[in-house]
Amino acid sequence: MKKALITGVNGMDGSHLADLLLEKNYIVYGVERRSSVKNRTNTAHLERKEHFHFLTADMTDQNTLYRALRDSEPDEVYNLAAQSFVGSSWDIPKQTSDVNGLGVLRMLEAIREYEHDTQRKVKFYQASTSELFGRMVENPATERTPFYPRSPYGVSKLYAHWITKNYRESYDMFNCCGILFNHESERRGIQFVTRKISDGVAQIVHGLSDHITLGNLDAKRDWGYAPDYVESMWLMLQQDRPDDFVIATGETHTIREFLDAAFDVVGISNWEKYVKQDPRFMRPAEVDVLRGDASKAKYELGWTPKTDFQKLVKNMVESDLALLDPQGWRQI
Ligand code: NAP
Ligand code: G4F
Repeated sequence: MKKALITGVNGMDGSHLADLLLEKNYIVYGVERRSSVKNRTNTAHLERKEHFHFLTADMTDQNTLYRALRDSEPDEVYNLAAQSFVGSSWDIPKQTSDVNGLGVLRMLEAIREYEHDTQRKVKFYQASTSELFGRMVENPATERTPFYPRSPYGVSKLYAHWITKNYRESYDMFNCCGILFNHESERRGIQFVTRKISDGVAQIVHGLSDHITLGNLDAKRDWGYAPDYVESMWLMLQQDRPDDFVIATGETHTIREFLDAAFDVVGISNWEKYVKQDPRFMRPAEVDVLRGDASKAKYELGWTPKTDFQKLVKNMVESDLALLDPQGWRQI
């Protein structure tokens, strides 16, 4: 059986990737960091699986990453751990850079040391992002589009992207960067705009709130479905040679269009009366539009997105309606 190590396993992508690799008959080791109260909302269902194991490590502590490698002896490492919320990266820029940027360097160094000590080879996946394109200089963006990050988060991921490529070229490591555009699911963190909206709609339907407070409604994102996207991560590591790939749907939608679709699921057309705007949720520098061209992934990996925008929104809203009403929202 193949063995995989996933950092950030309790996050949205980490938990979907763990599900996928277990289905593919891997033994999966999921890295979580120490916390006083464990956050296993997305991974509680994995706790009793025979081939799944939690390990404790931290991207800010290289020895713990080396130990995680020794304890799991992985064929594949998926580095998904990050301070992933763009908005917070202005509040905690150093921590964001340490975890997202230097954390990747620590992991690469730990892998080099592990490969040297054990004479084993490890394939490495780095979670790069469409935030690298930031103020897009070409639309849609491809693997050849120049980067222009617009946040401390984007800049931290730029370092991670280039150090991963550099170690591939310097040390002949099997390192891949997936430049993934926004992807969402029922397991998305509650701060991100899509989940904030799906949860907000559910709260309004259940009478728990009468509005959602948001920032810039005109930004556009290329939104896909996370379970589709984690498959591309796995595909990248199954190729004969390491490379970087854009993963996207090729469609872009405004936040307003997401609101249209989300309120439509519950039969509300005049959502404007349920939405307030507050400068607190505006960013010092905004990424106005993102749209990607995943042709290379289509031809070289055979990857295409399976879930369209309307279905993604419907899945999220229905999940939140059910979460807030275990008896079933359809009865209301
Ligand atoms: P997420 O839900 O925020 O998950 C990130 C995970 O990283 C969390 O489990 C978090 O643990 C963990 N983490 C944070 N700091 C850590 C540290 N110092 N040591 C160990 N673990 C740490 O993010 P996601 O949406 O699944 O995204 C996965 C990766 O893809 C991230 O690197 C993100 O930047 C990147 N990405 C995401 C998207 C997207 O649209 N979702 C697009 C492109 C790239 P805690 O629970 O303890 O905080
Ligand atoms: O949902 P968001 O916070 O995601 P953002 O900033 O696009 O970042 C996500 O996708 C990246 C890939 O492109 C990942 F790398 C990153 O880790 C993360 O997963 O915000 C989306 C848009 C922004 O333009 C923001 O200004 O929604 C706008 N927005 C408007 N009101 C809001 C809100 N965003 C949030 N989070 N909360 C609001 O109230």
